[in-house]
Parts: sequence; structure tokens; C-alpha cells
Amino acid sequence: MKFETQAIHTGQRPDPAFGAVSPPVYLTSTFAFADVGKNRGYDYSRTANPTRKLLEDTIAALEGGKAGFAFATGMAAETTVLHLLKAGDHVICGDDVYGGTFRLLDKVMRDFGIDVTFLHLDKRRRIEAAIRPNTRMIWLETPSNPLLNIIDVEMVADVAHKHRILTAIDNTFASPYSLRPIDYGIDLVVHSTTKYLNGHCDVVGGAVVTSTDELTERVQFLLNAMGTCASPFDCWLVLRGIETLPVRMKKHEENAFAAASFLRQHPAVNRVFYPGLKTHPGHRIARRQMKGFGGMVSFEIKGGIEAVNSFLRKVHLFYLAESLGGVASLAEHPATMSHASMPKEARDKAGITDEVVRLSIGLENADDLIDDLRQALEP
Ligand code: P1T
Repeated sequence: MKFETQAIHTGQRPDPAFGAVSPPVYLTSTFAFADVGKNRGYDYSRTANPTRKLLEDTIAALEGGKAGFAFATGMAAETTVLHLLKAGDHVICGDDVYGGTFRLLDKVMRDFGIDVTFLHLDKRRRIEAAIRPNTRMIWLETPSNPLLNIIDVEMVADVAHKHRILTAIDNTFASPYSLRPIDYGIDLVVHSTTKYLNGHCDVVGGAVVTSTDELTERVQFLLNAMGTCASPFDCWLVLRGIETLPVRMKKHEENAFAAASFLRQHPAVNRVFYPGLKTHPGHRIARRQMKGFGGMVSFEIKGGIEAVNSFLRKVHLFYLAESLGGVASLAEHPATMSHASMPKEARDKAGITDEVVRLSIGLENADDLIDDLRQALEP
């Protein structure tokens, strides 16, 4: 089945009990056994739940992986994957990643004896020089949050495999519609389903897709042991969102390209970060490895923090809010919002200046969005 069909028809549909076309939400914590020692496929909803399983199978199919797992939040998915490691291990992580990912590695995992190096993952030589005998995982995000940097996924997977290091990619920004990292040799795909997969700003959720039977067994064990799984109702909402993922992503991209092209020629704008622009340093790699360039656009405003605040106060179609990937457009200031948990020093090193504004381009009419940007950028 092709991607659009998989998004709608993966799993047991219609529901085998009554033929329900919209899958039932199995709101149950536990399942009655058929006999002593014999369940009917499910026993307890932390371990597995039929509604969750449908979502997990769908995400796994879209990513081309072995198995999928649904978590309470994107951070719960990340925390679970990082528990594949043990004290004494070392992680190499991209330097431009979601602020919460930075915080989890820098402020939580270090206390459990896991060391981390944040690195610009653009060059093979740079990555190889950072590998230590105890390096066990490379964590990457492409396009990255918030600067939309592009990482050559095949190159990173190749370096990692040569050194027997696990690779985990946060595919939240691209979504499997635009990028399928397992096709390039990545071991684990992580999502905040809160974003494009769900697409309607009404759920927080996460997902992991594995590429081998061994990783599947270990992630299933950790999910159950740590209790980081998603609730059935949240799974149902994300499933419903995924059905329209392909059409939404096409429109997000079309609108994002229009917004980026408008911002690029605007005199109040310094730099525009959008991998769909030919001038973006990662454009050629993005073209090669992605089917679309996504719906996120960041840019630097001229005139310092006053100009940033004035813009954020003046936009009205773009809501001033964290998060991304929903039908409504959002604007936010990484330095004080999504990346406030990253110390200024780390932000400066990654190039996330105080003048960077991030836009999640929604599904409104592109002309209306551009009119809103235009009026908000007026002095
Ligand atoms: O919020 P949660 O579902 O726990 O997902 C965390 C997360 C993980 N990975 C990426 C790339 C993300 O962007 C996020 C959440 N990001 C925001 C809330 C934000 O505004 O960037």
C-alpha cells in the first residue's frame, strides 16, 4: 500500500467486532481472561491496548519500521529510548535540538551517569573526532528545532554503524510523510505526536519506531517497565489526525514556501531558515533525502529584542504559542519559550540568537498569512 492508503487502512479495520469504520476506543485498564493463564490477546492496558496497538501499527507502517510504540508525550518517548543506555555510556547529540531534549540529556541523564557531547552534526570528520570508546548513541534532529538545519541522515547512520553505535532520530519536524529515516539506516525513530502526526493541537503524545526485533523487544520491555505509554483516547485522536497527514503536509509545505519567500525579500528580516529555499545550506541534502521540506520557517528580525517583541505582539492570525504542526499558524520566540531550558551559552554556540522567531505555518490561506506577517513587520 502507498503512504496515503497506509495512513487510513493499516491495522484491523473495520473493527472485527461490529464493523465500526471509526476504530473503537478501548477505555479499559484491564481485560477479562478466557481461562486461567489464558488471555484474549490483551491483559493490562499499560502493557498493550487495542486502540494503542492500531496507532502503533500505523506509525510503524508509515515509517517503514518493525514496530511502533505510543507514549504519553514526546519527552516520555525520548526518556524511554535513553533508558536503552546505562551508566558510563556516552551520547553524541546534535547541538540544535528541541530545548526539552537538551534539558533531558544535560540536566537529567547526566545524573544517571550518561555523558553527552552536543555537536554540529554536519561533517563526518567532526562526528568521528567526538566518538569515544564508550559512545553508544548518536541522537539527531533534521530539520532541527528551531534553525531547520539539515543533517545528512545516511552519512550519520553510516558513521554510527561503522563504530557499532545506535542512532536515534527525532523525526517530529519532517514527519514520515517527508522523511523516512529507517530507509537510510537509522535504528530508532522518535516522535512528538503532539505535532504533525496529530496535527490539531489537542493532544500531547509521543512515539518510537524500531528497526530490529531486538530493539522492539527492548523498547516494549522499557515501555511496560517504566509505564510511559499513551492513553487509549489520546491514541484514538492521533490516529484520526494521521488519516489526513499526507494532505496536511502538502498544504503546510506550500504555505511555508510562500511565507519563506515573502520573508526572504523583506527589508526588516535578516536571515530566513527554510530548507525549501535554494539558498538554504542544507537544501541539496534535503532535496535528496526528503519528499517535502515541511511547514516550519524560522527567521531573524533586524532591530534586536524590541523588534522581536513588537512582531510577536502584532501578529494576530499567528497565535503566540509554543508547539507546532497544527492546522492553526503559531509564532514563538525560541530564546524565551521553546529553548529557554537551553542555557544562553549553548544557544549561542548552536546559532539560536535572541532575534530568531519560529513560525509553524498552518493551513490557512497563504495570502492571509502573508498579510499578517507584512503588517506585523511594519515599523
Ligand atoms: O511536548 P512533547 O510531546 O513532550 O514533545 C517534545 C518534543 C520533542 N521533539 C521535538 C522536535 C519537539 O519539538 C518537542 C516539543 N516541542 C515544542 C513544544 C516546541 O515548541 O518546540
